Amino acid sequence: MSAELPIFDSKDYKSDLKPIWCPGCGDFGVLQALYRALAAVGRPPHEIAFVSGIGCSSRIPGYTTAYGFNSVHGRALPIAQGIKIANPDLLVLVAGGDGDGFSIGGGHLPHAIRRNLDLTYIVMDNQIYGLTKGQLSPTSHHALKTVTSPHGALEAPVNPLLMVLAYGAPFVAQGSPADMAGLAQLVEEAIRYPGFAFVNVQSPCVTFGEEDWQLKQHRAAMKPLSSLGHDPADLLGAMDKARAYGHELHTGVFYRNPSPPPTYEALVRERQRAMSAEAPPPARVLDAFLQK
Ligand SMILES: Cc1ncc(C[n+]2csc(CCOP(=O)(O)OP(=O)(O)O)c2C)c(N)n1
Ligand code: SF4
Repeated sequence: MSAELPIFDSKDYKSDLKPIWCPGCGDFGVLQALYRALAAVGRPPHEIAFVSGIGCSSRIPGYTTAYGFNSVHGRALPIAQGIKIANPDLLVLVAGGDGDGFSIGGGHLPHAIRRNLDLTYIVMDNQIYGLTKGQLSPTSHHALKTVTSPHGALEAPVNPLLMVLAYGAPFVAQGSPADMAGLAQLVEEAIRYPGFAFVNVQSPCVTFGEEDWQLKQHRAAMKPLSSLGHDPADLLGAMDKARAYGHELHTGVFYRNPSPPPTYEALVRERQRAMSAEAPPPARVLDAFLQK
C-alpha cells in the first residue's frame, strides 16, 4: 500500500491574520509570491520557521502558517542561524527590510554568508524606512529628500547585490512583485538551493517611497537577466550586472554557485560526530579546565 503524500496549496500557508500594510504596498505581492513558492516546494507549514526583524516588511511571518518570530530590529539573521543549527531539518526563511538588513543588521550579513547555512533571506528593499514613517535608508539613492534628509541625501547607497556577491553568497537573485510569477519562481529556487540564498525584492512603499519608482515603473524598467544572455554560473558576470543596482532593474538569478559549498549545519554535525568518540562523559567535561 503506498502512503499518500499531502499536497499543499497556496492557501495552506495563509494565516488568519489580515495584513495591515497600506493598500498598494509592494509587500502584498511579495507575500503572494511567497505563498506560491511554498506551495510549489510543498513542505508542511509545521516544518517551516520564518524569522524577521522589525519593520513593515518584517510583519510577513505573521501572515503565514509557518512558525514565526517577528524578532528584534536587525537581528533576524543571528536568530535564524541559531534555529537552523539547533534543528537543521526545518526549512528556515528570513525576511525584513533594507533598513533591518543592511543598516542596523548589516554587521550580521557577512557572517551569515561566510558560514553558509541553508537559509533563504528575502529583503523587501523599498529604499526607505517605512514603519517609522519615511526616514533615509541604506539603499536610498543619493540626493533623496526625506524627513531625515530634507536637503537631499549626501551619501551614496549601499549596493546589496554586489555586497552579498562579494561576501560569497552562493545564490543571489532580484525580483519585483510587478512580475509575481517571476518572483514566486525566484523564491522557490532560493528555497530549493542548498545553502545561503539571498533574494532582493524591489518592493515599493506607496506611502513614503518615490512616486516614480512604483510597480508601474518597475513593469516598464524590468530587464530579465535571462533575456540579456547572462549565465548565472558566471560570478564575475553577476558582479558586473549587479553594479547597475540603482540604475537598472535587472531581475532573475544573478548567481547560482554550480558546486554548492558545504553548509555550516552539516559541518557542525560532522564535527560533533568526529568528536563524540573522544568526548569525556558529561560528568567529566569540566576536568579539562581544572588546574593541574
Ligand atoms: C533597536 C531598534 N532601533 C530602531 C528601531 C526603530 N525602527 C523600527 S523599524 C525601523 C526601520 C524600518 O525600515 P526597514 O527595515 O527598511 O523596513 P520597512 O518598514 O521599510 O519595511 C526602525 C529604525 C527599533 N524598532 N529598534
Ligand atoms: S509605510 Fe510603506 S512599507 Fe509600510 S506598509 Fe505602508 S506602503 Fe508598505
